[in-house]
Amino acid sequence: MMGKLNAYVDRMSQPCRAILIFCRLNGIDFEEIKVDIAKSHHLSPEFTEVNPLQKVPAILHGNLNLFESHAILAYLSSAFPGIADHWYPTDVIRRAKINSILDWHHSNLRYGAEIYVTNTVLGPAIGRPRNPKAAAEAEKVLLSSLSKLENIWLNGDGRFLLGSFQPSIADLSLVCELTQLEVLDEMDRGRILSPYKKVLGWIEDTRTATNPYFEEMHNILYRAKKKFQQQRSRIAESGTETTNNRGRHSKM
Ligand SMILES: N[C@@H](CCC(=O)N[C@@H](CS)C(=O)NCC(=O)O)C(=O)O
Repeated sequence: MMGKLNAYVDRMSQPCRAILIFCRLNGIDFEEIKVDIAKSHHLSPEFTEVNPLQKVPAILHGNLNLFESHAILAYLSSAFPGIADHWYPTDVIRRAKINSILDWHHSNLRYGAEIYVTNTVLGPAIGRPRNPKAAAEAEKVLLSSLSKLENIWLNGDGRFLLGSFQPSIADLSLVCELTQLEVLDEMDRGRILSPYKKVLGWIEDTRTATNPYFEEMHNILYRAKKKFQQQRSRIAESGTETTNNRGRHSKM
């Protein structure tokens, strides 16, 4: 018995939402501790004790402090009783395949999506200048990653990655990353995602399989999406762009 589980999270962060959805879906008892990145709470001495890398998510479970969302998802899958096997299969080959996708994700899909969103919408929204060059480079990585998802990992019989019939922690992690694209201009989001029909279907299937928690944890993002849409409309009407300097830049 490891004792109490604390999850240090900011719901605007995609890997944090994956952890929260996983815990809620699997009936894991935990306390959610908000670490507001926009207010630099991740740089506080208290949080640095939990994660010296100063990034969310992180967990504290008894004496164990753990960071990196994939390691956390794998740990939760194994440390808590009664978690359905499909999330992180005990079969060594299936588990290895899931780890392979998770490793790929960091430097491909997440890298492209996160840098693209930061340099188009999220950065400017919190007072950082747009960086079209970084956005263009990230877009290439993102499109190439979407193509690999479509043609390699969503190529099997089932509706989930690796042809599975039920989702794993890899489905959850990758779909939470792609849902961050919701904050983009609708046309831009459509331009990026619409060629990838299997990816679109898989996002929907993962959302359905993890509801109602998927929606609950993404509500904050949908509110941000609405706010950015209104800002874009105001800019289009007035012809001028104003930036919001209230928060510091944060990578989400
Ligand atoms: N590889 C890490 C990524 C963690 C990460 O980049 N977290 C972001 C939020 S999505 C963060 O804490 N950013 C704060 C900063 O970099 O200032 C994971 O999967 O947990």
